[in-house]
Amino acid sequence: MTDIEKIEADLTAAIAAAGDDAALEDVRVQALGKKGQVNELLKGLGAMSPQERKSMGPALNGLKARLTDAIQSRRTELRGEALEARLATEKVDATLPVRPGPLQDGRIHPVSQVVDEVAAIFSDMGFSIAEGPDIENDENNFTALNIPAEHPARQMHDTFYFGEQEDGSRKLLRTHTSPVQIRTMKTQEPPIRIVVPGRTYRCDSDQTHTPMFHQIEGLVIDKESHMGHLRWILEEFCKAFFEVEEVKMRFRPSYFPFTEPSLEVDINCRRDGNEVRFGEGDDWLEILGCGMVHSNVLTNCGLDPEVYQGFAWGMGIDRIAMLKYGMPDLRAFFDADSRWINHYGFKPLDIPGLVGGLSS
Ligand code: 2U9
Repeated sequence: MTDIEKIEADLTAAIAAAGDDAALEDVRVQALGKKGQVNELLKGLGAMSPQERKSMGPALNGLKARLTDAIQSRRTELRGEALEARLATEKVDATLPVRPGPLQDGRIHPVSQVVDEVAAIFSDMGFSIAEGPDIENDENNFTALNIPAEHPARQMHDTFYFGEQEDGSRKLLRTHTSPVQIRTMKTQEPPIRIVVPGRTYRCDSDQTHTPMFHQIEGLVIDKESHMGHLRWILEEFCKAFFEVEEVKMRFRPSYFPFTEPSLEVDINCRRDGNEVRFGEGDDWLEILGCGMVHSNVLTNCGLDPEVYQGFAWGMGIDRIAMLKYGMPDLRAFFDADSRWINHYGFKPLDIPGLVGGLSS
C-alpha cells in the first residue's frame, strides 16, 4: 500500500467513524486544514522532479476531492440522523395549558365589567345600547327633560358649564345620561327600547362622590308600556345582575322632574359586617330610581302623550359595582393604582354573558 493509499484509508475510516458534527470537523481539519495531512503532502510537490510531480499532482488532487466529498456526505448523513433522533424523542403535547401571553395581561376595570354585565342582561331582553356626546346643550340636558330655567333641580345638578357662545348660550358637561334618550326620542319612531351607559359629570367631590361618575339609564316608549312591565324588567335585571334566584324589591314614591309618577327602588339584603348578601335578610338597599316618562317630556320630543307612553330608570354604575364586588372606596376607582386594578379587575378574556356567566 502506498503512503497516499494508507492516508486515504485511515482518513476515510475516521470520517466514517465520526459520530457527530464536531468529531467530523476535527477529522476535516486533520485532513484538509491548512496544516492537515493533504496540505503537507501538497507542499512536498515543489521538491519533486517534474516526472514525479506529473503523477503525484493529480493523485493528491484526486485524494483531496474524494476526501472533501466523503466529509460532505458524512455531514449530510449525520444531520439526517440528528433530525430523526429529535423527531423520535420530541413530542408536542397539545393538551398542555397555553403559556400566559399578552392577551391575558392587564385587567378590565370593574366599571367596564359592570357596563358589559348590564348590557348583556338588557340585550338579552331585546334592548339596544345607545350612546351620545359628553358635551351637551341646555335643551337636551335640562329643558326637554322638564327642567326649565330657574327650576330648583338645576341647582341640585352642580353643572360644569363651558364659556358663553356667540348666541349667549353655554354648552355643558352632561349631568346625567338622559340627554341620550331625548336625542333618541327626537329622531326615532317608537317602539323604543334602549339602555344608555356613559360618563356623567357634576361639580361634587367627597367620600361618595367624584366629579366624573357613570350612569346607566333605560327607556321604553310604546303605546301600552306600563308600570307592570317596568317592575318585571327591574326584577329580572336585579336577579340576573346580583346572580340570585329571588329578590324582594320595594318601590317607594319619589320625585324626578322627568317622570310622573316617580319611584325609588330598594332591594332586600343582609349585611354581614362589611359584606352584603342580596336576596336574603331584612335590610334594604337603594339601587335605582324610575318612573313613567312625564307627558311634558314626550311632548318636548314631538311624541303625542295621547298615543305614546313609557317608562325610564336610572342607576349609578359605580355604586352598583361597589355593592356587587364589595369595593369600599369610590375614589380608588379613578386612582390608576395597579395594585387595586390587579385585585379588583377582571380578566380580559372573561367576557360577561348570560350563558357563560356574568362574573365567572
Ligand atoms: C327621559 C325620561 C326619563 C331617567 C331616570 C332616575 C329616575 C334616577 C338616578 C339614580 C342614581 C341618577 O346616578 S343617579 O344619581 N336616576 O333616579 N333616572 S328616572 O329618567 C328619564 C330619562 C330620560 C327622556
